[in-house]
Amino acid sequence: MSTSADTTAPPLSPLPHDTEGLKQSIRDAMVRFVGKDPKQATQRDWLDATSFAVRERMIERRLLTRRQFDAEDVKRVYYLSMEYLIGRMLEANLRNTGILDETREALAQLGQDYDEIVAWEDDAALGNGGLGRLAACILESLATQGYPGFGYGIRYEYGMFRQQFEPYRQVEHPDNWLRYGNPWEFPRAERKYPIRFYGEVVEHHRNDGSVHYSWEDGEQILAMAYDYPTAGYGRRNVNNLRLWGAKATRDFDLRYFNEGDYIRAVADKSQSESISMVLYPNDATAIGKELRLKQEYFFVAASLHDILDRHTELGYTLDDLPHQVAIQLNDTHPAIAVAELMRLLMDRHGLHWARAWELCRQVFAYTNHTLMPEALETWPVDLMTRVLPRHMQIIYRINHEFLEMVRRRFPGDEERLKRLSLIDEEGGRNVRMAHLAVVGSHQINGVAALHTELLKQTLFADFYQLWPERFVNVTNGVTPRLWMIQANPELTEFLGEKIGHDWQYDLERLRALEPWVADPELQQKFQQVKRKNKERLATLVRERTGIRIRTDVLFDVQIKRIHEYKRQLLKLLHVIELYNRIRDGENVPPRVVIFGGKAAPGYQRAKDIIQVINEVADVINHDPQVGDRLKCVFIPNYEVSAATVIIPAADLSEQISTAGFEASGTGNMKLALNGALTVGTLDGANIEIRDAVGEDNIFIFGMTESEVVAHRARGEVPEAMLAGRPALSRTVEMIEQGYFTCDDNATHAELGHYLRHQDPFFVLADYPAYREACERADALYAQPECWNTAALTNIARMGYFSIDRTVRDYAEKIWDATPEPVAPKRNGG
Ligand code: GL7
Repeated sequence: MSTSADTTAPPLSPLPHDTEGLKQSIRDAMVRFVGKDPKQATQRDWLDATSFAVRERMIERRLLTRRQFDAEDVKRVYYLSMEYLIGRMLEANLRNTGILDETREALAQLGQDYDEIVAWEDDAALGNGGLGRLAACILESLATQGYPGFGYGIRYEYGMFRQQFEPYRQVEHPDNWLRYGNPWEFPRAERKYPIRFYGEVVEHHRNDGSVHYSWEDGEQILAMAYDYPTAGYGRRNVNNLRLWGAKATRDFDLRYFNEGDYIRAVADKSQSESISMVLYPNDATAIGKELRLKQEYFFVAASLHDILDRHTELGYTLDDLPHQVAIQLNDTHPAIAVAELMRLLMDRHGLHWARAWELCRQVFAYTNHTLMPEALETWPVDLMTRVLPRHMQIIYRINHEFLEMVRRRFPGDEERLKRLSLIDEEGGRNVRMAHLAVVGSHQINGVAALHTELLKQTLFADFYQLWPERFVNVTNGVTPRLWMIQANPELTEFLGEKIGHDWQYDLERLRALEPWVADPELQQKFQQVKRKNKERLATLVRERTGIRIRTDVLFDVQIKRIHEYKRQLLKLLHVIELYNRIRDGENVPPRVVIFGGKAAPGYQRAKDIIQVINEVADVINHDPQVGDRLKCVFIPNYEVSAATVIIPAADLSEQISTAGFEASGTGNMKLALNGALTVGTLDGANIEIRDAVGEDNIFIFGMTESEVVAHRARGEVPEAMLAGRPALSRTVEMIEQGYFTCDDNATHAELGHYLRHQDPFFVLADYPAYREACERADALYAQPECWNTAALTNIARMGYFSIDRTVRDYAEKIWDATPEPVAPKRNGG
């Protein structure tokens, strides 16, 4: 298509990006949008007014980006994800739009403190953990690199719960993040799609003998679009994240209100809008609830409808789909998209099965994020038949055709058919969503090298045998814009002085730091930066917990969801052993141990682990014999905004999962990028981090993935590990006997029993190696020159773990998409 002259003309007269212009916009927004006299405005009002001033500038670029994409025949990438863990938006948008310093100054001139104002913003916590944060990083990178890439998800009214300790146990509080409205979203009342549930499939026989199906009756609700512009860093590109909110239809109104039961009608209406009400707070476990299936279908159906509408509005035909559209399924959560696109192509657009299937397969690709069986979604056939009857039919047909093909290739291999089937016939009949995603995709990727290998060898071994060419690895990455430039401004400045700023766009350029890693002057500066960051964290710790920590000692950090396989218990055993050694009069090196992370509300073991860590911490922190040689802090409500304070202050990064269980990890990357040394197992991306930073600059310990498998096969009792290990035995006994609790012996006894007799993730088996790795870390920390050299080497060699590399890998290996940078306008803006 040709570029018409009109596309370069700005839709608005460009807004100024200087301090004076911003000051004017903020003051105007205070009156016009917030509706307040600046003299009476609160800090929250200033937050809103500032946000409005920024969004005006973003939306201008959004419209230009869109015009250019529409005119230039670009291939669009759509990222379908149930989760986006975005965090606060104001600072990110200011930074990426390039007006952060000017806005800070503008606020100062208006008598406002920028840092205090931004702290009023609630995190957009529309995700659980790594998977959701990865989605947010990918969107930021798509915009930064100029790819036409768009996110689709759900506008949950309640995001990830807020965690409090009362006083030791986790208590969940609702996260009503939209309570005061949200200046970043553009509600699109005209972009509404009806979404059907339940009802029945009607068969229509045509004169030519063909059969056509329609899905009728049941219940309909509307999906309404809310747009969040997503700005690229150092570019004019602004992409879009479209989140769907549920609204009752008018139909609904008539049906009930006319019956005269007004109160019930209103209640039912809000019931139907509950689909987008709340994020399920489960990390790596499937829930199997009807509402969750409805959430998944709701956002998938709305997104596909929207994608096809845009495609046809732009004048393309369905045959053009593979050239113009790539859809990435972020885990199995949106896998129903495979059946939905088939339905749309056949029932709505009249395509034949074979053609529709060909198109589907060319459009979809699927990212797997976990091997853990409990996280693999399956839906009871009965439930699927009731909620999505037409999709169940389509899934049966996909399965039939697929198994016929398998039969031809492997005649008589009934076991293989059972393993590959989209329907699991054991223990009730269930639809395996991962299988649907695999057969419906042209590419399937894991998120780290080991993870992808394990996918091929275990979970998807039979599929790999059928289609080896479909399996690719795309190792995760993190955005340096949030996790370095924003989180660690001092280190950013330090790097700028030494090696310039190119690394902000091309993280591999951090290598330029390598010749200086042993330079004493540089090391001294690095240490000053760390110390400042530790002080910032110490303030946060004091504010949130009342605990005072010193900043001249090793900060040992484990921040992630609480899960048995992530082994917070391994760290806890080490903490208790250190405590004992201090009380025994040993001179152990001082440290501050910091935990952060939430447990799924229904995950009792994880909640017990939190409680026990808190109780142990309380004893240690109040023991005069310990003083400030050891402090243990569990920071409540770990979230993106807290992570930006914790990560830059860390010295040691705990990445100690049982090998074979952590698909990738991304916290490991953020911490190493900020100059923390990793103590970790050979799991997930830790392996690639070791390869990048070098064995001398990381503390690797413990069983490898294959050793874990062999160890499990031997079936040893965990207790056997305690023989000949008096210090470890004493630690386990102290937990068992309730040494650290005043009123809950049962929980401690149970946790001790669990370690001694169950220990499914081999905490005890890996403990000796872990303790030894921690001692190696202590020894290195005692030699600041060596430690700083290793830390700076980590920074210099983390370039590979940029999300920009990840996104380019997706673009090249999977999407066949190219960047389309938006050209600067002649008159600025
Ligand atoms: C996860 C993995 O557990 C984690 O290792 C990975 O880094 C992340 C992003 O790929 O995806 N898989 C998963 O189900 N959750 C994750 O965080 C919740």
